[in-house]
Amino acid sequence: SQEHSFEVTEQADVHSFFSRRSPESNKGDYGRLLCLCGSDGMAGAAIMSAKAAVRCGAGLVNVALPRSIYPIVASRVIEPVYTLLDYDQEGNLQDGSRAAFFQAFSAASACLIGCGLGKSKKTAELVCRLISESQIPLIVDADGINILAENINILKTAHAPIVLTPHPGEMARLLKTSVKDVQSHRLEYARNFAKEHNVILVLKGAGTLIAEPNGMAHLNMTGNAGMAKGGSGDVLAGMMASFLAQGMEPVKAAVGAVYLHGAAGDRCAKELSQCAMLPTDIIEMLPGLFLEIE
Ligand code: NPW
Ligand code: AMP
Ligand code: MG
Repeated sequence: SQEHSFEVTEQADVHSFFSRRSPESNKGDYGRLLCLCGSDGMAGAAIMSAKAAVRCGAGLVNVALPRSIYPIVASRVIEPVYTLLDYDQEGNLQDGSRAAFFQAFSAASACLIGCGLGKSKKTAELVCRLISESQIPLIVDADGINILAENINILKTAHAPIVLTPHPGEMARLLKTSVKDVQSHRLEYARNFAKEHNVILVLKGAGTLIAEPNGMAHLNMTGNAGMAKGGSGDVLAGMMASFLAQGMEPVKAAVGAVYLHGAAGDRCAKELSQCAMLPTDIIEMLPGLFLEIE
């Protein structure tokens, strides 16, 4: 029955999620992604997620980040535009930054929240407000998930599609249990969470599971242990957000990004070794995969 079954993602399915870019099209036809990512000490997460997003075809990417890390991030990823966030002594966004952020949010077709974001009290308030008020699909990763774990009831107030991408450690925080317990009930817990909270739940790790609110689940078989390195998840989140921003159905964006991220990781392992491959190398393998799709 559907209760116990899952579908293994096949390459042909994933390829069918993509349509040709019309010769007459312009960047406005490929979505506007807003990323709320990065903080002091975690500029890399903003870099890797934004770089992955532009490599996956989004028309316009806007990265909202603290002014302090803007120079390092923008020097490494030059395609996005940036919304610079200034904070006051109490950690509140200053008025000008708040207005600029919400203007960007209202123009966006999807928003990625959480890669390297940090989880201060004021950041948590902003994230909860976005989850509650959003009219556009959201992907919530990393510190966005850690914030949600402390404010789980906010999901009841959401009306836009939400994709959560926890690794087993983050899933354990969401469920207030241990990583070991999560790992021995992966399908059951992913499926129950998706149903109960009406979200798409992507439980990462070897054999990533994608659970839909309707009980359907997808098992991914691509990827390898060379991806078990800080930053791999930030790359995945940027890819998925890019597909969402381009208007792909949320389940397809999740299933497709997980498959292609793993397939790119497998090419890295073949060319560079599992030991030496980097999360940024995963991004550099994407062109070869999209050549096969186009
Ligand atoms: P253990 O140790 O096995 O008990 P955290 P984080 C577990 C940002 N980053 N299977 C495992 O637990 C992120 O975006 C920034 C089993 C592990 O120790 C976040 O905002 C980077 N267990 C922030 O850092 C690069 C697994 O979870 C623990 C598992 C914190 O995120 C790095 C770690 O989880 C990072 O992406 C698995 N497959 N996977 C940058 N360059 O800016 C994870 N665990 O404590 O949530 O820390 O994932 O590093
Ligand atoms: P994060 O922990 O958020 O950086 O995410 C790690 C990413 O790498 C996820 O997409 C995982 O599914 C993937 N990954 C980590 N370890 C493995 C593994 N042993 N096999 C396959 N994929 C992995
Ligand atoms: Mg992560």
